[in-house]
Amino acid sequence: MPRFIHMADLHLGAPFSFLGENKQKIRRKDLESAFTRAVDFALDPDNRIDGVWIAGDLFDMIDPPDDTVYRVKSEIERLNRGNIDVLLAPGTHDPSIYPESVYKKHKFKGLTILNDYNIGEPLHWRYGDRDFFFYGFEYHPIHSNPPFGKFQKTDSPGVHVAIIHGSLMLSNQWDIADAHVPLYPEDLGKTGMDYIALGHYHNFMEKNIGGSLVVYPGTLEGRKFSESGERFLVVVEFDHNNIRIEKIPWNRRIFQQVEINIDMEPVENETDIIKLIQEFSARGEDLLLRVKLTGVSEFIINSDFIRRIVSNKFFHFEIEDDTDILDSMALESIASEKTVRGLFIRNILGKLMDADEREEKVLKKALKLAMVKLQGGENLEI
Ligand SMILES: [Mn+2]
Repeated sequence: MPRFIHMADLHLGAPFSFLGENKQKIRRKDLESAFTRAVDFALDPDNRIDGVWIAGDLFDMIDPPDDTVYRVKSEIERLNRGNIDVLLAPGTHDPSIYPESVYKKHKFKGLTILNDYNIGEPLHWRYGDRDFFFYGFEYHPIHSNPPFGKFQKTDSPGVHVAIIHGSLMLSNQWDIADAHVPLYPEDLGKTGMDYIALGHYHNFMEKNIGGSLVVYPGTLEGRKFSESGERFLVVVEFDHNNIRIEKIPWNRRIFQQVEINIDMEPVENETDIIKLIQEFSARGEDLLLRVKLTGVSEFIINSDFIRRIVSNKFFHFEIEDDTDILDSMALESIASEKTVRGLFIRNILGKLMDADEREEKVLKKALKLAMVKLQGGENLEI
């Protein structure tokens, strides 16, 4: 039974600018190693892989650093020597239409790029006793026109697969630019494809649309907190009656977001919060953790202090203080003080009365920052 790896959005060469210099390098290596491990998997005879499909954003940029390019070249050559076909549709991050594009500047031996617009004439390859037809295109401001889902499979008997980097439109209200290739389910449903290999959305998604199996594999390693949780290597197997998707956990490190509602926990000070955060430190060196504090706080939380204490327990740590102190008894009591901080708070509270949503956010933040600085300010009488 023909088996393929369907990947997308590897974003090799991504800068990871929110991390420090050292961690940026490690994380870039994580991404490269996820790709190398996928190639190893494809070459392992036990896995019986016939081909690798990459639905765009293999690279994070049009013209990635040389070391990244050479690494990818050698991995694709490795697949080529192992008789594994590699098919790629360029993505929004690595389009091939510009002169400085990595796909124009370099030749990748063993890589077949689906970027023409003559999608009525698919590529025809045979795997075992089955005929496969591959369709794909890349966004081009002149040659590709919306609606992008209106291509059709040919009448040839066999398996018909489309590889596209695009946006599956699950809600018609979204206003998505043509460059992001909006794909409407009602159009995709009419294409008659057996499998539509998508890239662009970074989390796994699988949908049956009008008889076509439409899949986003997601990233192999998360790039940001919107890619939290497990990542998968997706293997697609075609037996004569159906298509089977196998999801193999693949990520080396993991993004995780947690909310700590301090109303629900016995929290009286920063140390109590630190204890709660340290419960996540078992897998700390592999964890990129974002903690969001919510609830009504009876004290001003010094999140910088918490960050300083716990951040070395994790690969990366972020804390967001979204607690509400406006309703706290502590604030009420300070606001009635005849002190500098009492005056300051009364001032902010006054401004909050007729603040719009954006001002309110800024004022609340100012209130918290000032309270941290003015802690112990009871003696600054006015
Ligand atoms: Mn992407």
